[in-house]
Amino acid sequence: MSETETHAHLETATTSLLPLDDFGISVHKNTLKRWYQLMHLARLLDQKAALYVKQAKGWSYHAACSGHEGAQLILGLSFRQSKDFLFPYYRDLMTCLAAGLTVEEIIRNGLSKASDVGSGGRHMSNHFAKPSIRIQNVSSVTGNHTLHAVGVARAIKKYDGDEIAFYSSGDSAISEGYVYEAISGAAREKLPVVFVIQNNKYGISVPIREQAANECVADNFIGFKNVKIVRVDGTNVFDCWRGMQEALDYIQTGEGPAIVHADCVRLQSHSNSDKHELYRSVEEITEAQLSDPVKRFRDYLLTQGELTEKEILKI
Ligand SMILES: Cc1ncc(C[n+]2csc(CCOP(=O)(O)OP(=O)(O)O)c2C)c(N)n1
Ligand SMILES: [Mg+2]
Repeated sequence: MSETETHAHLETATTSLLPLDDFGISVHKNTLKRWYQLMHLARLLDQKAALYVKQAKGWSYHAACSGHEGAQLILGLSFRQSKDFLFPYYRDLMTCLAAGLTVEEIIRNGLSKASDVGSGGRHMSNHFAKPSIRIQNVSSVTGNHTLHAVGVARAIKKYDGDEIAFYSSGDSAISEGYVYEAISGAAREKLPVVFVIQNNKYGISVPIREQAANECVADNFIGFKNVKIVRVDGTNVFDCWRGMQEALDYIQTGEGPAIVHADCVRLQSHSNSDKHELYRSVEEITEAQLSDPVKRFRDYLLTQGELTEKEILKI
């Protein structure tokens, strides 16, 4: 890809983007660079996947991670390869890239190749897994893997381990009955599991206000004892990092599970099967773009002098 093509997504005037607050969190320049590299790479892969769909070459199912990268980057990096257990969902491309899937492995999954490390090409594409490092295969039944994550967390506790089970899903998945059963059980048994909820305010075309009792769906669990609830801006890597540290600190006490509720924006349609322009106004989509996590982070790096335009272009 040419430099112009690879940076096509960065063209929007950065002046209108919402500024990124770093909350005074100091992160080494090399780490910031690594974070940006991963986010940029995930965005390129997301765009590439959409292209494969258009060309009818592969990616039979594609749910874009664009708009979720803050939450997903930090979730992926918090997972310790071959130690913890990660239960991602179909929108978690960025999570899985940061957690240890390579670009080639992601593409082999998208193209349903026999060499796909998750399922040998038999699973629906965009359902990433790498059992060799404990990124688990999950089904498309939304929220169902809360049960699997809690089951693993139960085993971790039984065998006195210090591993952590990470669950990830969207907001509407949380409406499922088994999610409540799982979180209730984890709370009662004080299990080492972090539930990451990426709230993009939609379940396909259904807005969250028509779906859940609370738009901040984690608030549905306020009465559950032993559960730590942390709310973060899922489009701000710094806030996600802060929130995840808080959740992990709590898990370490052994007092119970944590929920990290990340407010995200969905920059694309739900998947390749719908057109969000049919149920979202132009104004709403335009407003969401101002929170673009990748562009906001890039803008931050430039304005803070952490990276120069030249260094960014090199990436
Ligand atoms: C149990 C179940 N019901 C319905 C579906 C169909 N479905 C697939 S994705 C989806 C929306 C999920 O929305 P959310 O949990 O908010 O995640 P998002 O895609 O917005 O990230 C639905 C209803 C499903 N896969 N499983
Ligand atoms: Mg959603």
